[in-house]
Amino acid sequence: MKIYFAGSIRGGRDDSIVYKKIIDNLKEYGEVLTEHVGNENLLSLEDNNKDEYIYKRDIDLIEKSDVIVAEVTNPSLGVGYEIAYAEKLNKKIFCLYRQLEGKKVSAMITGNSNCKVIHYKEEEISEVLESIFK
Ligand code: 6K6
Repeated sequence: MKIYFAGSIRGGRDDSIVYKKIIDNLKEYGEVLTEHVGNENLLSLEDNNKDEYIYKRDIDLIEKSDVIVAEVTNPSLGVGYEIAYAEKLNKKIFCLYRQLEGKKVSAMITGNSNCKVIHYKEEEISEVLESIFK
């Protein structure tokens, strides 16, 4: 099973530790194509001249993936784009969301029957992923 994990990068890296935990758990169920999203130092490695390369590579990885798991608590244009792209390819899409003060998920996700939105708490990551994949 090829898993595309999506999480905010330029939208803000406050949740990078949560992304890493999710990715580590996802590895029990398949190959995570986007492990770099959980790298705490990703922004310091960024090179803006590589944007075209990143776009093409990520689109290619979405096309190769069997399932998309997106962490959507921190809004991100890139994650929204990836979800929409995956939807057009009829991929299975799971959106994980932590109820936090002042954060609301876009209606374009919560109102979309092709996205399974799952509310969770950080300590529930392993049970939540088990319920998706088993
Ligand atoms: C490292 C070296 C050069 O650039 C980087 C880091 N940049 C990205 N690397 C990989 N994927 C990226 C990068 N920037 C955005 N993405 C994709 O968009 C990821 O798959 C994320 O799920 C999503 C984040 O979008 P923004 O809008 O929050 O950046």
